[in-house]
Amino acid sequence: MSDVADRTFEETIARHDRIEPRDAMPDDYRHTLIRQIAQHAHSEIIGMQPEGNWITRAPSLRRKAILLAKVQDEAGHGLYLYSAAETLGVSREELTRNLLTGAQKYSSIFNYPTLSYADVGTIGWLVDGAAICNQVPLCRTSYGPYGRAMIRICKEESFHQRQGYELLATMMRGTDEQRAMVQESVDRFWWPSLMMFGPPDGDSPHTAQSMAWGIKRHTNDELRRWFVDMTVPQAEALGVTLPDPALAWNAERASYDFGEPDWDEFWAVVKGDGPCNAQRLAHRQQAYDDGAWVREAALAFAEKAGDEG
Ligand code: FAQ
Repeated sequence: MSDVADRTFEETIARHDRIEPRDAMPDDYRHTLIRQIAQHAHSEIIGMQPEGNWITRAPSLRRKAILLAKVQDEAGHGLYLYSAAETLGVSREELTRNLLTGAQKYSSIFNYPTLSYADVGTIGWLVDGAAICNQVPLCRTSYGPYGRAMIRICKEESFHQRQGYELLATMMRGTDEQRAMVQESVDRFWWPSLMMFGPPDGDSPHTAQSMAWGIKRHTNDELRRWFVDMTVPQAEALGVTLPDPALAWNAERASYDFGEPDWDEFWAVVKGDGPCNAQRLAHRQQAYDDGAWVREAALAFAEKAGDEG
């Protein structure tokens, strides 16, 4: 980059203005964005699987319609995000290959199984709740196409979170067995939800630079704390117990104290050793292989349309 382009980039970042696809940008900024947006897109696409697992077994037509709509929204989010990544000069084909070979990651949370229908509610409440805390500030990220994609995504995530909470609230008004199902599900998903925000700030190699570039607007620990503060009163309203004996209101900080997630488990899941990593990727590979004829037909059609034009 020339000195002038470099200065223009730095000034745009300092003004909290947007960098757009045709603007000059440092290679490392571009690579960091591709890494984060690709991981985010892959998370949406892989994230369809845990809940998709329950579509055929939804307990009523209403629950089925809600779940179908939610899982379809996740596919849409993946597509907006892949499009945003493509504006940085990577192809969709390359991104898909990077997911399937494990060269790029997706969120650790989607490597946990969904064992009961209560998990559909818990994912909406906790996982989408965590996604909202993380993603609302990303509407102000410094890269234009990413920030604009996040605005619509956040509106839809908010519906996802509400449907999860409503499902759990309905079960909590039901039988003892239903209440026990909700509690068991929350016990399994609480700690993995806290891990979604990434490692503690002291162990996060990318946070400082991503904050300096305005890609991230808050650190992992800040967002995790906001999530806990937002969620504890909701747990009380639901009547579920969060499985953390260290959870306590800290009047001095006007915020909750809470325990430490098991970071060894987090890194094991990130590195591929979670309960469902192999299953999630095998399923995605199968879907990719099954879709080959659609890609070939679309290409042949586009070539034919080109010849005729
Ligand atoms: N899982 O230095 P940092 C959703 C990796 S929401 C796996 O802190 P960074 C909605 C990280 O990539 C979920 N890997 O990294 C939905 C890096 O590895 P690398 C998706 C993780 O980027 C709901 C290394 O650890 N949301 O999908 C995780 O500054 C329900 C060091 O970490 C987003 O992606 C993790 N949890 O901060 C869908 C939000 N955490 O690349 C379906 C956008 C960290 O050097 C159903 N992303 N790592 O090999 C972000 O905000 C950031 O990328 C963080 C990580 C905060 C995730």
